Amino acid sequence: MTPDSSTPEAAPPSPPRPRLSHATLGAARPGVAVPAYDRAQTRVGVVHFGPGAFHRAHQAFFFDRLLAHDPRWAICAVAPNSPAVFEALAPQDGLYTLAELDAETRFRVIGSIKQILVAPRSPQTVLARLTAPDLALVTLTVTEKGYCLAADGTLDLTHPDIRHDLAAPQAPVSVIGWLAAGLALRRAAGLAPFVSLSCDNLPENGPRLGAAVEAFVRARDDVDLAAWIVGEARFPRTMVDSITPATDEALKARVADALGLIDAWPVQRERFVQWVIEDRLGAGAPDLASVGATLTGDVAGFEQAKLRLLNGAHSSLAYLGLLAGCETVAEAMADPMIAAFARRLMIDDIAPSLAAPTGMDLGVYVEVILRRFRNPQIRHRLAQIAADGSQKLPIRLLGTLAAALAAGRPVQRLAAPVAAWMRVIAEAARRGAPLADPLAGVLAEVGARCEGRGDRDTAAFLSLQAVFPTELGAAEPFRRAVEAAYDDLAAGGALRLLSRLAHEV
Ligand code: CS2
Repeated sequence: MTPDSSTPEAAPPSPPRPRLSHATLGAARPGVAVPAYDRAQTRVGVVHFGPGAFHRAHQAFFFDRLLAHDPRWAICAVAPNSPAVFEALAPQDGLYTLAELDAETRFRVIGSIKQILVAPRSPQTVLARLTAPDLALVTLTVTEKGYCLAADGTLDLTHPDIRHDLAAPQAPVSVIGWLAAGLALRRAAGLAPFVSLSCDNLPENGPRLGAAVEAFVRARDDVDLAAWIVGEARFPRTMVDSITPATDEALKARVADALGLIDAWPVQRERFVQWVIEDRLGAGAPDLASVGATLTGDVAGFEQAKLRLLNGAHSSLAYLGLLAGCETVAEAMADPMIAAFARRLMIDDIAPSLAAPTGMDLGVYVEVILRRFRNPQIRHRLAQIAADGSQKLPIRLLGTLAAALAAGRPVQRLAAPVAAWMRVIAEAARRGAPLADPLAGVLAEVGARCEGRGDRDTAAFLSLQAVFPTELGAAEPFRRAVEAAYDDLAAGGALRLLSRLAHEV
């Protein structure tokens, strides 16, 4: 019997795809960029703490480009706690795919991660890496909470990880402890210190990191090491920027199709990528300018503009957008009321608190950011940005609020995302949903006591000194603005609040 030509025969099951690795890389489909250098010839010159998606989409990409003409700069990636990245990438010899999302998506296999360590499993190997004579640079992406800082930006000596490391400095658990241990061993061995480069969204990230390491060493009464660190070690500032949505199953499927190989943990980001580094890496440092990084004396200006405008608007979209029932940044930006609010917040309320670095036009910068937020190729979930709000709000919005109050400017719009953060917590508490935040316990308690009344509920949040500096928490215009925004949100949701604010001057 001949098969009925109108019913297609079931396609034979395709053989399982092989896994991406050194051995299979040659089988990657054409059109996918692969390392343009011999990985076997590369040497580790960088240790990186925190090989999450952002590092792999950002710094590892710059080093991948650099390795094409300088083999000294492969990365040893150290996961401070979780073995997840090791488990995904060790079977792939450290290889993974980066998808650059734009009108046309580009795929690129990154080869710069030569070794992956899980710190608690291999502490001696981590220390050996930190004390290798060839090691020039230690980079970090450990998120805001990874620095163990108190609300005033100095090292929190009462933080459990810091207490642990002060008692057991040879087996640290915090990155501050690791840097201190590595620097101590280098000094003892007569080696120059490595350069420590914080690549997190933290204002004054370099000086804060340097001060935290110094404070740690002083708390151990090691006066000589502290003096050596102050005199010799460098902690340059950086500004990092590229929107990096978390990896999802859809990305894994796209990558498998493009590559013809299975990649257990690809990463994705927008095509736009920026790395501004304070120009004091010193002699013998990698030539990152040759692969697109900007080296400048004025990182602080770039950093503040980026944290306050991009990240401040991002967090505002996250809390207001979630309350309006949106799931992604692009969805929130498709709502004309939310989009108009974000633009006005940036132009009328945030930009006046900034001194633009030479060559930056803040008006143009705002429009470019808004265009990036609208990028329909990117599904950046608001919940991802909303996480760790207790750490992000002070950095992204509260500094701008304090500056606006000091200058006598209105704070109604700036207070709106703060009130929205409180509402998101209150609603999570009502549903019994978990909060992703290092202060989750305290926040859930405050959230559970919320009654939907602006006066009582906001006062409880504003008294959290780990989030709100005392002076700001007590400032009447700020308190009133948060309370009014909260009442609007409780009574009529985000759209009621935003329509009221649309009529404010
Ligand atoms: C975002 C940032 O998740 C977040 O909180 O605001 O990760 C943002 O996408 C990057 O800083 C962009 O460079």
